[in-house]
Amino acid sequence: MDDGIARRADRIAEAVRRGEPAALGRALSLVEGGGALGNALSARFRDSAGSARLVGVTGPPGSGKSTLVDALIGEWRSREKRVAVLAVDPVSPRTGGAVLGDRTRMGERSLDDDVFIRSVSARGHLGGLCAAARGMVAAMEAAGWDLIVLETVGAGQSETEVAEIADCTLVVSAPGLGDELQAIKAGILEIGNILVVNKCDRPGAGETARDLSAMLKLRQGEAARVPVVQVSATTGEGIGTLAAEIDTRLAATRRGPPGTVPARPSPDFGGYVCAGLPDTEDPALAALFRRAASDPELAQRLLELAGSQKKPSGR
Ligand SMILES: Nc1nc2c(ncn2[C@@H]2O[C@H](COP(=O)(O)OP(=O)(O)OP(=O)(O)O)[C@@H](O)[C@H]2O)c(=O)[nH]1
Ligand SMILES: [Mg+2]
Repeated sequence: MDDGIARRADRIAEAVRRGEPAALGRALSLVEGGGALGNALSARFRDSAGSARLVGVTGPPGSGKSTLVDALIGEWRSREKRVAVLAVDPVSPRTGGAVLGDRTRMGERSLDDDVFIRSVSARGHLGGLCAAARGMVAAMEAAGWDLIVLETVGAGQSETEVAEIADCTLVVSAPGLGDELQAIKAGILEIGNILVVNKCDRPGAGETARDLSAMLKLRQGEAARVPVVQVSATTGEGIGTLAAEIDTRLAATRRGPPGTVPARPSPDFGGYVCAGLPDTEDPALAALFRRAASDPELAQRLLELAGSQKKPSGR
């Protein structure tokens, strides 16, 4: 690697570790961009991966994920917890303000030093969204954020990636979703550690919750014990209960005494294999790369292949 790049990456990584807010913002842009400096930075943050507790929030568009995250931040802040949010926006490269924006009180939140909010556009990261998001989470961890929320739209692929790295995944639904609810039941459900029925201030929430619970009853083992929690992100109803369920789940997934690295899938494979693979626009390759995130053997093969394809770089 270019000496200049290595030195710059070292300097930025140190500033991030010292907790300089501007340094984290810059590092996140670089990691997201994925250029030489961004990749060098990602490599420096790898050691920090797994130090935070990661809460994934996924579900169909409009189910109220951002409003819910905002309500959870309120709950956590009342308990003096600091929290960082990474919102993955699959549609448009909107700003963090707009993603979490006027509909919520996120604008106010960003004035709080103990809350950090950032959004990332999924566009152009077909195969590499996991690389960008995971790298960005690791940067946040390096900066000392120890509770991180990752919001993604459950639109087919990113939600599975979220579940792979999150310690606790919330699948958010709402009454009146129709086909979307069927999709949740068919697939996304598999990854939820807690099923949240949001908008319980509206008619039909109880029915949606019963529907989901009935389906869970048919399942075996741990899946049968997945809690279904009704909340209203706008009125705050049920948010305390949900926060308690999240705590329970996080406590159950913690391996070893408090303070040790949690039971997140190994960063070597579950996590960072994607970082070693190139971004691709090819859907077939992208699907293969995603599979590699949960298949160490495939990951190893792909990395070897990628390595053997690289031209010797005159360092
Ligand atoms: N009545 C009611 N409306 C809600 C509730 N939570 C969210 N909403 C509304 O639902 C709409 C969508 O909320 P968002 O939080 O933006 O939903 P989202 O899932 O983040 O949407 P995307 O990021 O676009 O996928 C907004 O108009 C919210 O005000 C709730 O608990 N009750
Ligand atoms: Mg949202």
